[in-house]
Amino acid sequence: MSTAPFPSGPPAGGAPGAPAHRLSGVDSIRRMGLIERYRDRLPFADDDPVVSLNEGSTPLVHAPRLSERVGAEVYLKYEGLNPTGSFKDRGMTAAVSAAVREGSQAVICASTGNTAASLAAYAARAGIRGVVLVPDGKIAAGKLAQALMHGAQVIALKGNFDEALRLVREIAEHHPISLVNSVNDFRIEGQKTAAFEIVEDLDGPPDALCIPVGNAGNITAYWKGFREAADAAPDGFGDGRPRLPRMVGFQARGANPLVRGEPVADPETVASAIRIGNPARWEQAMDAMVSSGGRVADVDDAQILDAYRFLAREEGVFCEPASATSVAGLLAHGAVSPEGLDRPERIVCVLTGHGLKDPQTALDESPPVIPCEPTLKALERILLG
Ligand code: AN7
Repeated sequence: MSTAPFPSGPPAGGAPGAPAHRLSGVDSIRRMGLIERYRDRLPFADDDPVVSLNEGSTPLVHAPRLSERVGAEVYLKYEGLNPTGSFKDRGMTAAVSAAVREGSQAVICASTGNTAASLAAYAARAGIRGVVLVPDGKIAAGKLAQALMHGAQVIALKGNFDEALRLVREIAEHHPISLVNSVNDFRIEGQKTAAFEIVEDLDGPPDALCIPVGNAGNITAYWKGFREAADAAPDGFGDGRPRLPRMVGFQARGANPLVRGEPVADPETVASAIRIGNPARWEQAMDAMVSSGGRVADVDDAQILDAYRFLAREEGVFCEPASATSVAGLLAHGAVSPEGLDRPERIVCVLTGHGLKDPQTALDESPPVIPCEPTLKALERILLG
């Protein structure tokens, strides 16, 4: 690192900008919603109604500095670039489209924040009522702003996510309102498309997929997607690569039921999105990790925040704390089980939500801004020391 105040020339290891090029077929795919893109692999017919905000087709970003630290090629599946800033939009386009197809006039969910934001946007798009139950005071500011702004009814439960989920399951059983948490199979269908995209982008699956696990819907969805992609390529993907990735799930230490093997009554973590003590898709998540030769492990809040800052400062990628759990886990535990067979060469970490979702944690974890009088001298004093 240069000590000159204004270093000139390209940074060490920095690549010169690639020349601009015209739109290709791939670029036009990126303007298409995922039901349209993958309809032949989803439970939607050509003339079914589709509620879409052009979700999916998110970038798989190579992470050179993380790769160097880990000793493998690591890519980030940047799901924060979905319309409402999280992977939930993949599940929500499917769940809300199916609800509309069934004639539903209202959708409901329990949420640690991102599902609420996504439900609110897709309900607004569909012109139906949206109701979200969130743990009081425990969801990040950006997510709350989204849910309110899109016109959902936001109910702050004096209880945690697990209690909220129990309540919305009961309500949906007794009233004509569609439950769109990931217990809804359409959510899994929509979210499995992220695995399809990764297989297309890498011309095959990675050796390992690292993913944060909360309610365990997303790991269930990826595993389904990778298995379907493998089934569609019976002769394999060339290079003798394995046909399925190891599924490696990471939890926050204060909300780690899958690691402990029992529910956590009062889950607590800075990663509020995964503050979940009793995941709905527990068995499926364990099946994905065990049968793929992967593993589950946990990381503490300090490790999560370290990875969160590392990604923002060293890779230029801003994700929310829960998302950084996948990278924190990779750095702390690697991507192989303790019995670990071969070393993975190609790893994908899923970054589930955008950093702007949780501005307060970002501000808390950053140095203060620098005050400056409006003079050249004052500015020079700051910049030149
Ligand atoms: C950024 O919004 O459960 O294991 O209610 O927002 O599929 O639950 C969010 C979960 C990871 C965990 N990363 O995914 C909700 C909610 C982010 C998240 C997860 C969530 P699952």
